[in-house]
Amino acid sequence: MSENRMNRDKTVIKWIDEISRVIIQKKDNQLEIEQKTSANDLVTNMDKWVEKELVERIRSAYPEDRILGEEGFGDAVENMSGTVWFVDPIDGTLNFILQNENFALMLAVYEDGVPVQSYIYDLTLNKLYKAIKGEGVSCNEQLLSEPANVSLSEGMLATNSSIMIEDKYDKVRKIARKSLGLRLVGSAGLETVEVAKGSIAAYIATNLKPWDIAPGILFMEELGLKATQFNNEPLDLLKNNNIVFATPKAHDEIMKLMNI
Ligand code: 2AM
Ligand code: CA
Ligand code: CA
Ligand code: CA
Repeated sequence: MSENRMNRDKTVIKWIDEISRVIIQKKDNQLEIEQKTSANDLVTNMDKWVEKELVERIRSAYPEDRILGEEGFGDAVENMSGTVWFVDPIDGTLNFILQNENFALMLAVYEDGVPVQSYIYDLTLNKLYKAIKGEGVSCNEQLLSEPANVSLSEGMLATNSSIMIEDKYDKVRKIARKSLGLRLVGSAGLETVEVAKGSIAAYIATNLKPWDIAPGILFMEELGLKATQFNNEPLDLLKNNNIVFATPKAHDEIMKLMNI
């Protein structure tokens, strides 16, 4: 790793450690909940505080860089030139509010459109998943091995709930029937981690935002896994995407079922 990236890695890990302690400490008695676009699209004061804190720290340490964050404290990023950070302060906000588990803090760093460092931190299990370009994926600094290239019929499928609720994704139900079982965690980041660990063969989700998918792309790349849109095009970090993260075999089968 270049010295630049190594220092940035140490810095990010320190930030994640300090900020996540505050989230856990303050969560129980200081949570304020607001609706965004609908009753199940929520944001808390903690989501906002975490993003604000990260944005301030990035701006002060790396003033040239630009930041795209879910809660709007970052910049209006319209292209991927230079260094761009993606921040999802709490991924799985509904789980955070209702379950007290299954949520993550996520960060990803891109250099001229190339993913170089990604972090998905599972706060309640205290597991930091990290991908570094050219150096693989680790969990609490222990390297993960490439998952077996299983087909859909040998593994499980994860999806987001809109696919199951909305009528227009018949094809996804067909794909689900081929798999050994279906799982819905409710955190795109933690579902990405499941694919990276090989515990599910594929994650299919609609209408994910840039910060939901930005860390996952490097996780997939470093582990010989696939990350594309439903139509097999590369993911576009400047818009919403319908995404497939999967083993090469499961991805191939999904593309065939999706695009007939
Ligand atoms: P969030 O919790 O950071 O908003 C839930 O299936 C997953 O989809 C979560 O990772 C959630 O991220 C993401 N998601 C993206 N857009 C969403 C929306 N409008 N409402 C709820 N979840 C959304
Ligand atoms: Ca949200
Ligand atoms: Ca998210
Ligand atoms: Ca979020």
